[in-house]
Amino acid sequence: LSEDIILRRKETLGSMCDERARMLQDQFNVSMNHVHALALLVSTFHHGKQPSAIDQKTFEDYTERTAFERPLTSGVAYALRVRHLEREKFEQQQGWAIKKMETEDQTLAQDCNLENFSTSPVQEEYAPVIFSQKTVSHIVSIDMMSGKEDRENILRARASGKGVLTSPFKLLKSNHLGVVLTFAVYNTHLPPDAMPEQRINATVGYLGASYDVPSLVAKLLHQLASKQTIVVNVYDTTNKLAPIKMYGTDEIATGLLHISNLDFGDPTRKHEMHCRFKHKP
Ligand code: WA2
Repeated sequence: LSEDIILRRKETLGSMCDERARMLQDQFNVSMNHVHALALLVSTFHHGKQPSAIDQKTFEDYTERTAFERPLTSGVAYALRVRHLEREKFEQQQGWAIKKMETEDQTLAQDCNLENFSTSPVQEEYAPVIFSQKTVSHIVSIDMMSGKEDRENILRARASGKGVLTSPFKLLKSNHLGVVLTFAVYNTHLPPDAMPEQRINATVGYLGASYDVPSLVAKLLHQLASKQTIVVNVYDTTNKLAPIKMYGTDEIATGLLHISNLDFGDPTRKHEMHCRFKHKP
């Protein structure tokens, strides 16, 4: 093959890959902004009003009607911060007990409709989901601090005041890897330079969105005509030595490879898009 043609193929692959990476990143960014706005909505109309202007029905209607604003998300939910001392009163008010996130065994049991989530053991504090979009109604009453990835996200979100992302993990009631985006909700208006301790003390809850990455990236890429031409893989490369594949089939290690950077707005997480031509020239 002449050097010319090789060079041209390289450029084509590079621009196709960059275009897809930019689309994915932009759509992610758009939905991240809307999830942020939802956190402020809950702050204003649930915590900022006496009595609250939001209940499960209002939240469900509003989030369903505004779902188009959050491309790539499979659902949003709001978890309330509950201290152990407030637990009994909270459970009485809600009419249900705080549940803990199920283990892998329990997931299997639940898939066979045998067993449900069990009551949470005593903890210092909890983050039970009180409002949810219909698409993720199965997480209502579950303590989000009882899941490793969700817990880490909650702690990082409230100390930083920023939107934070988990590493890819298997979401509840999904067979795919996904990620969760979390914003903390505070009881006062905090300045941008507020200290972590001040933020943690002012935290009243957590607004989160889940992303079922494989199905949502597939949907995005299928809107483009050239899916026959290139193979796309998306990785979480936060740990360079152990990248996690979030989208795509096994990479064929032959031919040209182009890597486009992806920025999902959380500087502690790194992501990449890998593109190859499907066919040799
Ligand atoms: N949402 C949906 N499915 C999940 C999940 C989750 N977390 N965790 C595991 N499977 C309410 O950060 C607060 C959403 C967590 C927010």
